[in-house]
Parts: sequence; C-alpha cells; structure tokens
Amino acid sequence: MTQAQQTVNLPSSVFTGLTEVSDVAATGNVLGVINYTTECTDPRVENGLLTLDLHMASDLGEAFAEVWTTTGAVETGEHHGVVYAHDGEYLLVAGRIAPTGRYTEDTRAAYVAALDLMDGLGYKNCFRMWNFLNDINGDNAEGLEIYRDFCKGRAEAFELFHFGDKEVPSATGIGSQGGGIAFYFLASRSAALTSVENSKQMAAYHYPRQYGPRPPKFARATYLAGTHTDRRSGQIYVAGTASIRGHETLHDGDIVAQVKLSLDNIEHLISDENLADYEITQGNSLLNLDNIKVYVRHRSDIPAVRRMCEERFSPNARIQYLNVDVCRADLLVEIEGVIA
Ligand code: 3EB
Repeated sequence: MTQAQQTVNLPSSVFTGLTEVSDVAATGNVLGVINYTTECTDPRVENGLLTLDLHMASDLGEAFAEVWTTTGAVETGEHHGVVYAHDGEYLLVAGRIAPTGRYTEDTRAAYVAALDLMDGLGYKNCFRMWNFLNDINGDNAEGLEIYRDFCKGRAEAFELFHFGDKEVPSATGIGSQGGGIAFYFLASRSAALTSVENSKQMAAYHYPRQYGPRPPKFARATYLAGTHTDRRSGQIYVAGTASIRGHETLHDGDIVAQVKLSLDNIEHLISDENLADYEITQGNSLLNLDNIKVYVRHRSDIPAVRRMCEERFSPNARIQYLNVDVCRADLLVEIEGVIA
C-alpha cells in the first residue's frame, strides 16, 4: 500500500526522502509513525516502530503518514497505557482514550501518564501536542460539549504537574472521524523552549468562561532553540490556528474570510514584529512554513481552501488537507505547520 507521506525531521535528523511506509523501518532512526488514515487504533510498537493510527481520512486515497525521524538509536516502551519512543534527545508519546460518556477523568489520567513519563525519563521540555477528538462538537452524557470536557481534563492534568500557563506547549485540538480521543506529544531533553503568543489574539488559556468551564491550555507557537546535539536554532511549531481575533470567532459562515484570517494570524505570529517580544529575529514569512495541515469542516470547501493556501504558502511546502470538525462549532478551518 503506497501512501502519501509527510516526513518531519526533528532538528537532529537528516532528511530521508521516504516515499513508502514500508521503507520507514529500513532507514533506521525513526521515532514513530502517525498514520492519518481510515480508522483509529490504540498506539503500538510494530516492527520496533511506535505507530499511531488516527481516523482522519474517509478513504485510503486520502491517507498519509507523518514520520518523525531522528539521528539517535531509538528505544520504545509502554507506561500506564501510553506508548513511547525516545533517542536520548527526543521523546514521542502517544495515547488513546476510548469513547465514553465523560472524558474529563480519562483525559486527566492519560495526560498524567504521559507527563509522568516525561518527568521520569528526563524529557521535561514538551514542545508540541496534538489531540484528535471524535464528535468534538457533540455533547457528552452530561450535556457538556466533548471539546470542553476534554479541556477540563487537560487543564487538571497540567495543574497536577504545576505547568504554568507560559509553560504549556503549542497544540492542536481538532475533530476526528472516530476512535474517542487520540493524542501524541513531542518533548526534548535539552532544547530551550519559548512559548510564543500572538499579539492580535488573546492567549487561549485566558479565554473567558463562555467557551467552557476550563480554558484550552496551549501556546500559539513553541520556539525551539538548539539542543546539545544540534546547535541549529529557530524551529517554530505553530499551533492549530483559526479565524479568531481577541477571543472571538470572526467571519461566521464565510470560508474565504476565515481562511484569510487564519493565514493572517499565522503570518503575524511568526513575524519579527510579533517575535520581538521574545527577542527572536528570523525574518519569517508564510513561505517558511512546512509540514502544514489544513483542517476543513466541509469537504465541499476544500478546493477553495486549497487555492487560497497555495497562493500564500511555498510551492515546495508539504501540505495535507483533512476533512474534520473544528473545536468551535462556528469555525470552518484550522491551519498548523512547522518552520524548520
Ligand atoms: C483556537 O485558537 C482554535 O484545544 O489544543 C487551536 C489549537 C484550537 C489548539 C487546543 C484549540 C487547540 O482557540 C482552536
């Protein structure tokens, strides 16, 4: 089975130019494979590779794999239901929460297992989290929106680990087509991290009560300076970004305006003007963003969204378009990427 593939190289890695998942094992140093495919399964170690299948595609023609490569020798394991792989500098952790009527407790427990693992193995600098929620805008058994239910458990876990708001990493919280909640996190042993906010958006962790009992806890981007093994600096992991200014959704029902504002938000976030607050100067524009994912609520909007993204991103950027729900019922699109 040949699948489109998005190979993301951690800063310590060398580009491998993989084209088939079956080639992945042969290249050696792979931290893990995230399959954006037609069903969700529990994360596992398969042929020595951490593997997580997400239900993010409607058929196999849409499926792709995200491969995290490294230069070090990789060890894998399992800890209280979460699966992990690490190479001495980077840790990848993956977990899944089966569908239930109430996610707060299970989310808290799964996050606690993952955060405990980071502490125990000494990968204390978590720089990116992805969360995939089936029926994200549906209600749980108590009438609380599933996304808000999840946000509650996540906030409680961060609290237990004394994560200050400025220490939370960039994240994605997005819909999926099945499988409860699945997640994966990346952490580093020695990379210095800076949580970056967007001066035109309210920090998500300050969103008012109208969006749920506990705010979403994530940074707009995480800036990753060099590590012991790689002194190149300046990776930026851009969180899922939507049509929000301040804390409000703008352009309800207008896909073109929502895409434009999402792109404008990323453009401003990574600009030297915004990064000056953090003493970071890189001269970034949207042309520097790669490994992009564009989540689109309505399949029929994808052609228009694609045209707009292709106008502003580099022709060489790897971009995947996914048809899933977005965390606020009035959001039609969300966009993320990496500057490496
Ligand atoms: C927003 O800006 C849009 O809950 O982890 C974007 C990225 C969003 C991450 C999350 C939510 C999350 O609030 C939604």
